[in-house]
Order: sequence, then structure tokens, then C-alpha cells
Amino acid sequence: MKERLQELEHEALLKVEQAETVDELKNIRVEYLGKKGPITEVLRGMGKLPKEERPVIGQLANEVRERIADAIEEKQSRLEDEALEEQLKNEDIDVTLPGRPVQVGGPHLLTSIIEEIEDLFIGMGFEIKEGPEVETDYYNFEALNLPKGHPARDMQDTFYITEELLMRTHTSPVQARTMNAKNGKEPVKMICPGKVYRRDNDDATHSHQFTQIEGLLVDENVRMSDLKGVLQEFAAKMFGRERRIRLRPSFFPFTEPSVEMDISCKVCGGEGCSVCKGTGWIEILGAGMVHPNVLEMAGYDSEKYSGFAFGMGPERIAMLKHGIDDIRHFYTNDVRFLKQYHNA
Ligand code: 2NL
Repeated sequence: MKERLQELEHEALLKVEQAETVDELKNIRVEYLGKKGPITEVLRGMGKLPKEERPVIGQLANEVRERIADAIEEKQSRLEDEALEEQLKNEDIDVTLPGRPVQVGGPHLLTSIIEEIEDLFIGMGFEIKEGPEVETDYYNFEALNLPKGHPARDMQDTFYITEELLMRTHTSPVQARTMNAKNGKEPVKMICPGKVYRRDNDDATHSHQFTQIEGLLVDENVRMSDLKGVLQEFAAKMFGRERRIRLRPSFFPFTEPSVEMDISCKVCGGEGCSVCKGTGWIEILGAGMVHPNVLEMAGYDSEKYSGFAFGMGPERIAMLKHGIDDIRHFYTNDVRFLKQYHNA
């Protein structure tokens, strides 16, 4: 019995010595120290031993069991330490390595320009208004002195959805709606930025979808000189105090009289060059005094109220400001293009 126990101990300790994983150790523990293991068996068979041998064998069996258990425990903690060491070695972090740069986006050039123009007019007391891009024929055309049959309503130029519904061709309907809501009584001082749509073939200067910013001021005693002062201030803030402006007669169905505003060419200072096509001037926007028909249709007494309005294309403004030669850059969104203007 004594030899059997010593043999078991020797065998178990050898296996523990050779074990390479915690799992193997678990198996050894079950095999030798488990309820069905050989040591338990020895202890169970003690009844058959002579009485005087029982305590000796019992003590030896307990000692053997303890030594095996200690060996397993010691080996297990060594294996675990080694595993941790290995893991730490693999997870080594070099805190001196340079960080990975984070890609940060920025506002689209068109958004920046529109916000710059908005801020500028907010500074002069104008409100920002927005309205639907799908409009009724009434607000897009009729209310703006473009009656049925007017050439500007041509199917060729407008995305019609039904006979009565269309994609707005300008932001003017937002202004017509705002005036309507005042019932011909209160003044209006607003600008409306937004997307507009035209049936056009896209090229360097045309896009079937682009943006517009229009302005409108309606009150008693509004004169052409008020329009000129506001536009002068806009041009100075947007392009620089040194640029001059001029107003040329023009035509729009919704204003009378109508004008177009030019600013002096930055490149040649007015001498004439390729940028201004030899004229010394660059066209910036259209404007005029609100047509009495437009005021009357919105409910204003055109004898008492008058107003001015203007409209411009933010794409064109941005192109002039930054020397961009193709309107399609705003919509193809090549990041190499967009990135150049993240601080513009
Ligand atoms: C241009 C010219 C213009 C207006 C827009 C307007 C709106 C109302 C009444 C009268 Cl509700 N006028 N808008 C007036 C003159 C010119 O736009 O060249 N835009 C890019």
C-alpha cells in the first residue's frame, strides 16, 4: 500500500512537471485527486488493512494528496504568469509613436458663401426666410407678374410636376408668400436663400439645380436710392471697399424699373482684361423696384407701399471671389476641390 502511494505520487508529480497548459493540470487533478481517483480508492480500501497500519497509510495518503495538490497549484500559477507575460509582450504599446491624424471635415464652400451673405444682411436688419422647393404655379409665376402665356413660363425651362405644381425656378415665391401673410399691412425686410431648379443642360456655367439668394424690402416710401445703398454696402462687405459698383438698366417681369449691378474688376481695376472681358466691370446681381402688380396681388396698396428686390446666385459670387471656372465643381464634390475652401 505504501509503495502504491509512493508510485502514484511519483507518477502524478512527473505529469504535473510535464504539463504545458492549465487544462492539462485540471485533468491531472481529476485523474489523481478526484472522487474516482486512485488515492480516494486507497483511502476507501483502508478497512481491509490491519488496524495498526491504518493511521500510517491514512496519513501518508493525505500527505501524498497534499503534495500533488500543491504541485498542481504551483505549476498552474507559473503557467498563468507565463501566459500573462506573453500577452503583455504582445500588447506592448509604444507611446512614443506619432498619433494617427483625424480627418476633419468642414462646411461646403457654397454653404460658407450663403452664410456669409446671410450674416451680412442680418447685420442690416433683414430676416432669413425659407419656403418649399415644390411650388404652385401661382406663387412661382402668377404672383410675380408672370401671367399664363408669359414666355418665362415655358415648359422648356421649368420642371413641371403637374399643371399646377412645379420645382421652383427662383426663390421669389418665398417672398410672395411672406408678403401675402402680412395682408398688405406690415413692412417686409427679408432675404431667402435656397435651391432652385431649371430645365437646363449642365455645362461650365449652367446647372439644372443651383442656389439663389433673393432680398425684398417693402415699406412706405422705399426708394431706388435705398436699394442702391443696400447693394453698395453688400458689395463693399463681400468684395472689398475699394470695389466700385454701377447699376445698368435691365428688365425683370417682377420689378420696374429693373437694374443689373456690376462691380469693378479686381484684376484690372477697371482698365479691361480677360476676366471682365475688356469691360472693366463684372455682373453680380439683378434688382429693381417691386412691380406694382406684384404688390397689389399680395394685398398691398401700391400707392402707399413700395419696395425693392434683388436676386443673386451664390455659385456665381463664389466663382468670382475664388476664381472658380466651372459651376459643376459645387455639385461633383471632389474633396480635393472642397478642401481648398475649408477656411474660406
Ligand atoms: C437675378 C435677378 C431678381 C427679384 C429677383 C423679386 C421678388 C419679388 C418681387 C420682385 Cl417677390 N422681385 N426678385 C427682383 C429682381 C431681380 O433676380 O439675376 N437673379 C439671379
